Amino acid sequence: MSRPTDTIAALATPVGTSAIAVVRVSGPDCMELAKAIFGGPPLPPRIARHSDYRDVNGCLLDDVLVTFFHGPRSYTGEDSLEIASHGNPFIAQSILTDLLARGCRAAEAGEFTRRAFLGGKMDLPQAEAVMDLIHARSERALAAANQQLRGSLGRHLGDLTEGLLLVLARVEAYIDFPDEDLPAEDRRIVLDELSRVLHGTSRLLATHHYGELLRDGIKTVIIGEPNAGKSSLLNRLVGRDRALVSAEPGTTRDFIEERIILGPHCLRLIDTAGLNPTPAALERLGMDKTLERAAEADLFLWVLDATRPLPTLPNSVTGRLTPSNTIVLFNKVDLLTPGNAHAPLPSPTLPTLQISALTGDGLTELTDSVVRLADAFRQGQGDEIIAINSRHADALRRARECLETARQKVAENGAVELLASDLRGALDAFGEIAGKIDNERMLDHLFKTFCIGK
Ligand SMILES: Nc1nc2c(ncn2[C@@H]2O[C@H](COP(=O)(O)OP(=O)(O)O)[C@@H](O)[C@H]2O)c(=O)[nH]1
Ligand SMILES: [Mg+2]
Repeated sequence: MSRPTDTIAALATPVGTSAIAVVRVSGPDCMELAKAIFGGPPLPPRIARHSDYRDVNGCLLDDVLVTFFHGPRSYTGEDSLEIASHGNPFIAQSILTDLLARGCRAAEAGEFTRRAFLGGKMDLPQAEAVMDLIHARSERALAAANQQLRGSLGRHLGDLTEGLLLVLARVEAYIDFPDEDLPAEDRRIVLDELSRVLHGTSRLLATHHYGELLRDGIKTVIIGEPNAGKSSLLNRLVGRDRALVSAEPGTTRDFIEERIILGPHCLRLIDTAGLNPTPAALERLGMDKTLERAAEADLFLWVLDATRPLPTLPNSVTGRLTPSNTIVLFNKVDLLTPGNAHAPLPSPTLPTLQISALTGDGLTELTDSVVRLADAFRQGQGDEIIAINSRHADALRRARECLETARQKVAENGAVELLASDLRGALDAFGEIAGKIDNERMLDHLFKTFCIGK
């Protein structure tokens, strides 16, 4: 991976009117550019200087704050400039146009971070974490991105890789003696270490679900019979009248989805058509959609009308409800009179709350319960939050397959050459996650999803 020879420039802040706009420049020409544009003595690194920005024709564009970063002590690892101008899009654009006229190239999406990765400033999971950090929708997502940015995933992978290298070294020592088996002592050590690496791989893989919840939001489906108050609850949680509420049953026929922030979590809240045991034709269509949503839900809010007898839900739904993914909500408690209690719980193990979507009673408790359930999706990782993405999961699954085959071969005392090739397969998969393996296409694909200027 050779060092780029060109200098790139891009607007690093959103286009539009703002207090300031920042143009970012990175590459070998930065020092020369600074001298040509701002004159005077060389800019001291990492100290912002107030200066006039004059274009190639000597025309004053703005007074700016410019900071020079001397590589490798910069984001990209190269010499860089950050030019903060007044936040008028015309000013930022004219600065950018001038930089291009002076020989810079317009940066592609994610190119600064790609250079940071290629320059060894970060591994690939850290580069991905930059993206996660920018797009985090909740406090928990931010926390996970921050830890990944600090190299948590890379450290775990490093540990697993090291274990595998030890195994490989032990195995390869016997490759030149094809007729000999691995001695019993070596086999035991190899098996132990393989089991440890396999266990670590599975533990990382188990964080994929939590990673999806953090990146997409927790799919939370509101279910219940018609008229129980599902749409009223959605409106309450969203904080505005998003869904139609009506005294007439069966008003919600399509599902409505809204992202909301609940405590430290982001929820994809989905209101559905009521589950009626004897639906009319159009209602049936709505119910089918409800069942589809329910099949892929992470969390259920089951709304019951506290003043009515308990309804029955289809088995396909009840079969999915567990104490760790469901909260039963007895709604309309404002209508309950003393001595007129709601019917007993359908399933005594499911956590239950009494609420009123009308008055807002019980909603604080509801938030607390949702946060508790959502936090429990992050399983046994101690203080460290690991939440891998689909790219990591895909590679880890391949690693796990190779490791399982390898373990089988050791157990069966198979040929060492074949064993070594499985071990290398797993090592490659780990290396792919960390970005240690040259793969232009994967990098193109990954950085394409970044924003320009990042
Ligand atoms: N008194 C009272 N009425 C409610 C409450 N929640 C909903 N309703 C009423 O119940 C009816 C059905 O509500 P809606 O949200 O459309 O129910 P959905 O069919 O489950 O979506 C409407 O007339 C609401 O105003 C509540 O907590 N208390
Ligand atoms: Mg409704």
